[in-house]
Amino acid sequence: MITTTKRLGAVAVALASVTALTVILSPAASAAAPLRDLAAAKGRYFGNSMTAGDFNDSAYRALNAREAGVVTPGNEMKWDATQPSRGNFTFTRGDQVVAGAVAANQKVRGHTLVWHSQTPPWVQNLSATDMRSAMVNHINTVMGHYKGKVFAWDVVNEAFAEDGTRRQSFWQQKLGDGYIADAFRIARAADPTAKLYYNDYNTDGIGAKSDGVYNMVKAFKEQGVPIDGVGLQAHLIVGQVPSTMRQNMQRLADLGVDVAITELDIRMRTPADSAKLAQQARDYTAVVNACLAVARCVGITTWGLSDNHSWIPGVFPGEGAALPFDGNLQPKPAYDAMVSAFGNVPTTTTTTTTTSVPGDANCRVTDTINAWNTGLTSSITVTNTGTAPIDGWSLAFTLPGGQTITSGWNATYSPTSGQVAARNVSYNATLAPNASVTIGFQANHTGNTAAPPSFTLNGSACTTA
Ligand code: G2I
Repeated sequence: MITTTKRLGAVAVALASVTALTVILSPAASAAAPLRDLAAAKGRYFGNSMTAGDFNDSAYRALNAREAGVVTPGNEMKWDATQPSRGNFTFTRGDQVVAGAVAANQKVRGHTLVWHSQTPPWVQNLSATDMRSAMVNHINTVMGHYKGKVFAWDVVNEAFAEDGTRRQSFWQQKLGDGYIADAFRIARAADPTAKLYYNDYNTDGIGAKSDGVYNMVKAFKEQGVPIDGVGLQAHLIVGQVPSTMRQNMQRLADLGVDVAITELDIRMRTPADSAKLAQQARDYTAVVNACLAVARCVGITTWGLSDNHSWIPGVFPGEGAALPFDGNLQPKPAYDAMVSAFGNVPTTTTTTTTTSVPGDANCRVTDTINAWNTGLTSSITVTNTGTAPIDGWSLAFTLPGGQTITSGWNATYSPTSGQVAARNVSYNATLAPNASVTIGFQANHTGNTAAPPSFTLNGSACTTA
C-alpha cells in the first residue's frame, strides 16, 4: 500500500521543483497505474459492472472510467429490461450503459440472454413451442441491436444445480436438455463476431457443479456447438477462495475455450476490520494470480468497484465490504493487492496542481494529475465564477510535449495532443453561476507529467483566484 507519508514526500519534491504550482493532497487519488492498464500490460482486461444509474454518480463514474477497460451492464441487458412484454423491446437503459462505456473508451460484455431469473412471467408461462420461438426472437433481436457494440455475451446464465445436474428451471423443464446448445447456435448466427459464453456461480473451483459445466463444454466442443468461453462469476467469501481455481480454469481452457472471471466480489461479515481486509487482499491476489497463470483467462470483472455499489448487503444481511474500494471510493488493501498482483511497481507521484493565470476570468480550474511511469490521469474541475450561466463550453489547454490522451470522460477531447479542446457532452453542457463540472482524461507521457500551464473557457482565461 502507498502510505500517506510516501505521498507527502513525493509531493514535497514536486513542490520544490515547480514553484508555480500550488500543491495539495488529493485523498481520493491513488499513485498506482489504473487496473485497466496493468491488466492490459498482461494481455488481460479488467472490468466492472455498471448500471445505467451508476453513471449519474460522477465520482463513481470517474473511478469506473479510470480503473475499468470493460463494462458489464448490471441489469440493463437482461430479459426483463429488454423485452418486458412479448415483442416489446426497449434498449434505452442498455444503450445508456453502452454510451457511458464508449465515453470512457471501454468495451462492453453483454449480460445475459437466457436465464431463469429476471425473466418476465409471460415467458415462463409459454408452451414449449412458443417458448422456443420467444428464445430465438429474443436472442436475435437483442444481439442484433448490440451487434458491433458488445464483444462477448453471457448466452446462458446459471443453468446448473449445485450437484452438477441441470437446474430444473422453466427453460429446462419446457425445452429439455437441448436448449443450451440451441441458444448457442442461435447466438452464433445472430452475431458471428461476438464471443459466446456460458456463465455460472459456485463453479470457480473444482467440484460437482463445475464438473457438470466442464462436461457440457466438452460435449459441445465434440459436437461442434459454438461456445467460445466460460464465465466464472466468483462471488466468493473472505478466506474461502477455492484452492483449485487455477486448475479449474486450466481444464476448461484445455477444452479450447476462453475463461473469464465475470462477477468477482469477496464478501465478509461486516463491519470490516484490518485482519479481514488483509485476508481479503490475499484473496484478491489469489484470484488475479490464478487468472494470470492460465493463458486463456482473458480478464477479470468485479461486480461493482466500491462497497456502496454492491448487491451483497441487500441479499446477504450482515455481509458486505466485498469490493476493492470502500464506500467513500477509497482504495482498500484489496485494491493495492490487485495492483501488485498485476505487476505494478508503484513509483510515482500524486500531486494536485492548481494553475493560476492572471487577468479577468469567469472560470476557475483545478487540475489533479496522478502519474505513473508511462501514463497519467488528469481530473479537471471547472467552476463558473461569473454571474451568467454558461450554455455549451469548450475548455482549451496545451498538453506538455510527450503527453497523448488515450481516453477521457465527461467531455470530448480533440485533438489528443498539443492544443486540446475539451468540449461538453450533452448532460453537462450548462454551467450555472458557481456550478462546477469535473472532467478527466488518461494520457500517455514520455517523462513530462506536468499539468497544462493555463486554461481558457470559451476563449477567456481561467484563474484560481
Ligand atoms: O445476484 C448477483 C448476480 C449473480 N449473477 C448474475 C447477475 O446478473 C446478478 O446480478 C444481480 C444484480 O447486480 C442485481 O442488481 O442480479 C440481481 C437479480 O438477480 C439484481 O438485483 C435486482 C433486484 O433484486 C431487484 O429488486 C431490482 O429491481 O436488481 C433489480 C434492478 O435494479
